[in-house]
Amino acid sequence: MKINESEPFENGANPKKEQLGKYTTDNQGEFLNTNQGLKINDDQNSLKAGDRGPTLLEDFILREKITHFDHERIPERIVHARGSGAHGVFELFKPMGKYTKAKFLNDTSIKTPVFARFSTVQGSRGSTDMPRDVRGFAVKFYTQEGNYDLVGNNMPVFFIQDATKFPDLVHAVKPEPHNEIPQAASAHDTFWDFVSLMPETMHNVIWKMSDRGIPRSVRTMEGFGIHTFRFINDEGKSHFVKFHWKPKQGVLGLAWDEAQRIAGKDTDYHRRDLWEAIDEGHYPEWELGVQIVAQEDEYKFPFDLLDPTKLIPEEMVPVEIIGKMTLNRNPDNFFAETEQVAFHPGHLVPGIDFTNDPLLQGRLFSYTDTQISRLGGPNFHEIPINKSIPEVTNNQRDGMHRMQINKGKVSYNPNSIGGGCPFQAMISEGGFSSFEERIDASKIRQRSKSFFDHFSQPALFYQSMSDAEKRHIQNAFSFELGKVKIVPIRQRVVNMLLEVNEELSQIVGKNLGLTPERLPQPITDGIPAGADLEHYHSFKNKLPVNDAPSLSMANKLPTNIIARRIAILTADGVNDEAFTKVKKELCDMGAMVSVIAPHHGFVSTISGDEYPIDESLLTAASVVFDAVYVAGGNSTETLAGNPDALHFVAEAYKHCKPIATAEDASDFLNKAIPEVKLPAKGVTTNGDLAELVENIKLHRFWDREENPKVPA
Ligand code: HDE
Repeated sequence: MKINESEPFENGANPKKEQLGKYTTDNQGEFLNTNQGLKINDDQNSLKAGDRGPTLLEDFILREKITHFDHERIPERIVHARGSGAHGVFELFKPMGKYTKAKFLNDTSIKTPVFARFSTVQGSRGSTDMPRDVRGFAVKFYTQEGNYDLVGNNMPVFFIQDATKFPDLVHAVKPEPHNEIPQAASAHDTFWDFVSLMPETMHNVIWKMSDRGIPRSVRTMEGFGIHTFRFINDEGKSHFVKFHWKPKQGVLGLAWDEAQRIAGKDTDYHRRDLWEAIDEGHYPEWELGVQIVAQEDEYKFPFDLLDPTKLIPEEMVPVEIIGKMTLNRNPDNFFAETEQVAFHPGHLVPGIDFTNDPLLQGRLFSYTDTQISRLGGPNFHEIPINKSIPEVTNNQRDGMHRMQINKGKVSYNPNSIGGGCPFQAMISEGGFSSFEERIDASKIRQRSKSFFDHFSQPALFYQSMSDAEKRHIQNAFSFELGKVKIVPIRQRVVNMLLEVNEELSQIVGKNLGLTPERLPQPITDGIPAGADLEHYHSFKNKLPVNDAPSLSMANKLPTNIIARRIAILTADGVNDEAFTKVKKELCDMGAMVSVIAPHHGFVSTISGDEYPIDESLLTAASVVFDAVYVAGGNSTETLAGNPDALHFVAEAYKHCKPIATAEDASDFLNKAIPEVKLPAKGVTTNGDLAELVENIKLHRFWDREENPKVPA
């Protein structure tokens, strides 16, 4: 080993930050030079034959500059192209030696550096942050034993069960190939055609149609490893494990209408939110939880642990919190870090291993393969963001963009010339060895019958939702299917929903002008020929829980208002307390407060003081805020005469957000939302900040949707 395994992690050191530091440059105080280090004297003009003559081929400075520019783009990720990342640390709460020998899960004194990337799945690199979509939640742990990647999503189940269907799924959901429409949206024929023929997609689809598909922020998303993995302890004993990330910020979603509007007002909404929260020191945190199942209990569930379209309800196996990730540093360079980071579920450390989940098995091939074309060859592990903390000392050589200079003539094993180096490590020395699983089977192309129950868990999910969440799911299906042009596709999905929940199917059917039809036998499309349908039915409705509160976001609200965005509407003549009290106290609680006025520059208060304005009503939009406060004083009249200010508050009301006014500004609401009888839930007009804060913690007052009075 070239490095002492524990040293770089001691005394609060961050070995990854130090390693990246070696590659980080700063042009401050430096001369401009070429890629060969030659100082440049004139960067404004190319070399020409005379002041009006042609440019000379000889101009190597121009050629170098343009050549590099021509090649600045690399292929975007085939899925998860749009994303944002951040650095942080993982701290362990308790040693997990009983289950795993992974060092970073055993020593609570170690702070493991991490890099996390959050992404949408469907859209291109430049698409909006706001589609209804699954979100990627990928974390690279730079452990002392090498990189461990937990490459998960914000939903605990996946669309398909077998890797061979992944290209089909992605072809179906991506923009349609003939006209490349729609961008970053699943509301189109090909996606729902695929869904309607593949009942196994239903569980993930219902999650996607829920508020999980439109997160308020990446900071307010849960993360899931999805597959069942294995923990392996020092004795070589295996336990099954599912990974969970639980945000300390609460689990929050948006209103669908709001998400669509944000896509226009601030297409970088999630990216900006993460960046600014970290920049302002509101470091987002997630606890890492595990569900552990003893090897002997593998068959005790009414579903197959290897099936990635199933979750283990927390009500059956509780989530044990074992550590915490804090994201505390924005990248220095988006391309170098966030774009070039290469995740892979096969980046493992001793103590963690795979199961035979057929989706996971396929992923193990795909990720390295895709990096080779995306990052230009087999040496992408040498890109600084991808480098492990232990130095790479193996016999792999050469290839595109090789950085490492390997000395000596030995690049093979076994060798005597190099003294046998580099050595294989024994298990006791930290050498990785795969879990020994006995397999005695026929080679078959078939789906296990234990994978055939596609509807019990979506049914459980729907049943476990709050009324508002159910309504959002009904609306989301109705919206997405409403965009589908081919009616038989709509009909097939509505029929499928009947297998999940009668009410859901009837409501969606009604919205689409269709009557759900129960098929003579349950839909079997997607079930391989020869399937035992009796067995398939026998699984139905056998879950020992029929209500799983852990699935509902309504039970996962935050306990504070840290990094929540609050708009204070002001105009000249505003009461000083808007700044001296309201803004100050909300900021002290960690909220991100923006002062908005009809114009940019400064706003003058009643007492004649001046305060800077963050945004004007021309640039700001209520959709990017969690709550709005209308300040009092002489400003109220100006605001009440300003249509943008009135719309701002009416829209916030429509999207069910907390609204508050200063005591003397309550009249403003009579103009902004005249249809609403005050006092209303979530609307405070007594200037009581404590009440506003409690309302912000509640996030939304969804009841308003039932009786939508405000057109906005
Ligand atoms: Fe991925 N997936 N995936 N995936 N995935 C990629 O790898 C793939 C799956 C996930 O921020 C690609 O580097 C196959 C499940 C995330 O860089 C690619 C299958 C889960 C990210 C790939 C799956 C994920 C990716 C594209 C089915 C949740 C973004 C670029 C067998 C557990 C990582 C890349 C980042 C990215 C393949 C299914 C999560 C093509 C073949 C299930 C978060 O290799």
